[in-house]
Amino acid sequence: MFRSLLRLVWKTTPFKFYGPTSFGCRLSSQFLQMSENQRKFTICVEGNIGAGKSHMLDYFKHEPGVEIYSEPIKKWRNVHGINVLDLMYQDPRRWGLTFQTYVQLTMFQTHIQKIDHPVKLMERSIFSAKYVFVENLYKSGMMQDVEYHILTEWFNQIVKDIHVDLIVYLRTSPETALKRIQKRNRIEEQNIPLDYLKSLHELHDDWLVNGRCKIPAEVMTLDANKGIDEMIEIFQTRRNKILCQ
Ligand code: TTP
Ligand code: MG
Repeated sequence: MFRSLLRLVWKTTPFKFYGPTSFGCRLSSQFLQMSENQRKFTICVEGNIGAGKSHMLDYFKHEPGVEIYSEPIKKWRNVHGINVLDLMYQDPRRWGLTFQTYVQLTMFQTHIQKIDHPVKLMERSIFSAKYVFVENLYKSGMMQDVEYHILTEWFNQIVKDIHVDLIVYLRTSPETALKRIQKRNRIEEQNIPLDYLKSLHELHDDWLVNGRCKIPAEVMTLDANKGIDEMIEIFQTRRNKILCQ
């Protein structure tokens, strides 16, 4: 009776064709493939200019299964030879729309980029470009109504298919952000005043803390005023949650 039951189980099990040595391997690689096909995670790192987003991406760059997407700042500095990031800082009223249109496009390209690994970890998102930077240009009178509305219509059209699983908000004081910006000394950012960073800080908070604009995913807020060693400890402790594992 017991033997015939065993025979029945052996006959009906879907793994009966796998030899005993290859069974585990084939099974686990099948599961890996299945889970890779089924579920990918996108994590966006947000925070003021100089908050430490690039450092955080750097920390996770050797994690297996994680693809890092740093901000396409190189592209913004070289649009057929023209540094449109610099133009925007020189004359935001004239070049704000041009620059933000390009940021929106390049962010969109990163969002829709297919990945081979389970996790996409990206610096910023199309959302902060819109809810923080575009909003700031508009409310400070640097962007005309019609410019803002056209950019918003584009944004609403293209974000429909974008999915984000987690936002990590590296929250710093504007003063900390300014110190770091001055230290790294990016040429275009040399004249950024504290008030500009205060305004960006408020817009980040309005969006990610107060929920004034649509938040596309769960938010993990980290106090990023700390030094690099302490930040690394925090990344270590929160590793699994940050990588959606
Ligand atoms: P950030 O996107 O804040 O990147 P970062 O490298 O300065 O941040 P971190 O130090 O945390 O790594 O800004 C990059 C530059 O682009 C900065 O000068 C601000 C500018 N910018 C805009 O003006 N508009 C935008 O929509 C975005 C995304 C950036
Ligand atoms: Mg950066």
